[in-house]
Amino acid sequence: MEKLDSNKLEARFKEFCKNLSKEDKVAIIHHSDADGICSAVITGKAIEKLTGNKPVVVRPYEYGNRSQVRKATELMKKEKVNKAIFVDIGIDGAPHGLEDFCPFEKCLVIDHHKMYKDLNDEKVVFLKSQFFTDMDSSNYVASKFAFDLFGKVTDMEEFDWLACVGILGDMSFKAWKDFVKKTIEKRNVSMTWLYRFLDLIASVEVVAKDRLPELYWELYDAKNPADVLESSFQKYLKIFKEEKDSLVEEFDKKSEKFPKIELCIYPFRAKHENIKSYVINEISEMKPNKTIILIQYLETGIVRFSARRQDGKVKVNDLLTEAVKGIPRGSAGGHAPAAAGSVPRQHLSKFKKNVVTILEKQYEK
Ligand SMILES: [Mn+2]
Repeated sequence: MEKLDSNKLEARFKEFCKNLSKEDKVAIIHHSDADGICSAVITGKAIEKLTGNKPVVVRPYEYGNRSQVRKATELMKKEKVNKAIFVDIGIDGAPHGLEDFCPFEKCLVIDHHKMYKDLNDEKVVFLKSQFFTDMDSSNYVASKFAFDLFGKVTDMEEFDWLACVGILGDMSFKAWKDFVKKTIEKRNVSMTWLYRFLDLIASVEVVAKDRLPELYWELYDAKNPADVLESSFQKYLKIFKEEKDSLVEEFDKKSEKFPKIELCIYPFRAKHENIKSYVINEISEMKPNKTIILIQYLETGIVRFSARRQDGKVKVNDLLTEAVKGIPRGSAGGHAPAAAGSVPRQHLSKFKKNVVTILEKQYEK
């Protein structure tokens, strides 16, 4: 296919929307974090406006999670889905490809992760936010990107708050200050109000991830956004916050520090596996000028790690990808300010050594 610019991609997007009809059975597959869920609600609402019907399948997907693929595919077949939409998933760089999900007629991808491969073809409309913005694409989060895209074909204004929650979830407030401020003024709410949604989504993702699909429909069907805050999901908040706070608190005591290369490595065990990214987000907000790496030991003999760097001095996606090179079954990926990956336990020390060596070289310059 010819090389596509934002005008041609926008035209392809509009054509995808124009061809939507009430006969279509639409599935939405989304990343399981706040930006993923919010972009999926925005997308579902747009689909309902355009076709008169809600999406028939909405499922979360995390990189490499085969059972989620199986579950999604099973439901998509059962519901006879013919159009699939992937939001906030770097499917071009993921261990599973589009073809692993379902035989669909048409597919739309709305994403802002680093691009590994242009998947545009006859069947696939593949939209990366980097085609549409000059800002760092990690900041043009999927929720805001979907909000803007569907805003070109239908009225999306009432979902501005969901775009804001996605923005906060992916830590991109600085890039969208004006939009977020305008939204809270218009709605006569506060930043705290927005953060309450973020905490609620995070606590379900961490403490009760099997209930994410239910939370999706709670957000989708809410007459009033505030109703969601009073829902039964709020019981997970306390559990989530207690565990997160205690892990954040132990950071200083338990982390290994490398002052010359502005690096801190924090190994930990947690009751809830998915808490890792919330712990590291909080730590890196406090220490924007440090490269923070969290190492999480899992029962399976695998260690997962996350890295953050807020001031842009180190690109942690490149750092991690470089550091897992040559390590059997090592993998890593993500954004410049936020990335993650895993290695088998027996290779952890090699991985750490690689990180230190790479940074030392970089700091010498
Ligand atoms: Mn995202």
